[in-house]
Amino acid sequence: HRHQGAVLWFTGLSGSGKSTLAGALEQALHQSGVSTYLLDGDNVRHGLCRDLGFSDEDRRENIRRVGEVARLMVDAGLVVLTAFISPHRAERRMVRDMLPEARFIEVFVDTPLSICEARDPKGLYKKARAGELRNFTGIDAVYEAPLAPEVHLNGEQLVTDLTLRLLDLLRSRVII
Ligand code: GGZ
Repeated sequence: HRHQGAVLWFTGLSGSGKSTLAGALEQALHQSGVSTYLLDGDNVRHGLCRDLGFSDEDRRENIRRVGEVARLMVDAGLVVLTAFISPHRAERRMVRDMLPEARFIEVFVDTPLSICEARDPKGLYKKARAGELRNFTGIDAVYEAPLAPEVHLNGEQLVTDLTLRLLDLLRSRVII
């Protein structure tokens, strides 16, 4: 299957559904024979970025490294899916500027904080509210919502519907 390298850069709060959606999209792409790679906290913060925490500087360095790796993978022709909170506009801009314009697609998974907090799959919001976890995005650390993302998704919609919408977008941009 012929396809062009590109990055789908998912951004949103913890619990917004970034990883779930990126995972569902990756499965759908595989079924069409598209070569992909999913970068997220699970495979990056335990290895490449294991020395980094959640201060502003460390988040920036986390995003910078992920951006560089994504750039190499795009060079290799992969469709790269990244699922990081990436809370600051400046660092998302930095990554965007690393790639050719048509190869960077910012996907805002827009789920209200109240919903993310109610989901709280790892109990981290509860800890943050209790003051046991500092610098938690949305509680005592900032999330700067994208102003002009290529895609703005309502994170409360069904993953299957959101996945179809992203597949349509990739087709219309002739990436797949
Ligand atoms: C935000 C934190 C924090 C703090 C640990 N703030 O729901 P999760 O658990 O699986 O996703 C969150 C993940 C965020 O890592 P990222 O690499 O995506 O962040 S960033 O882009 O800002 O560098 C959460 C967990 O790590 N986590 N402490 N203080 N999320």
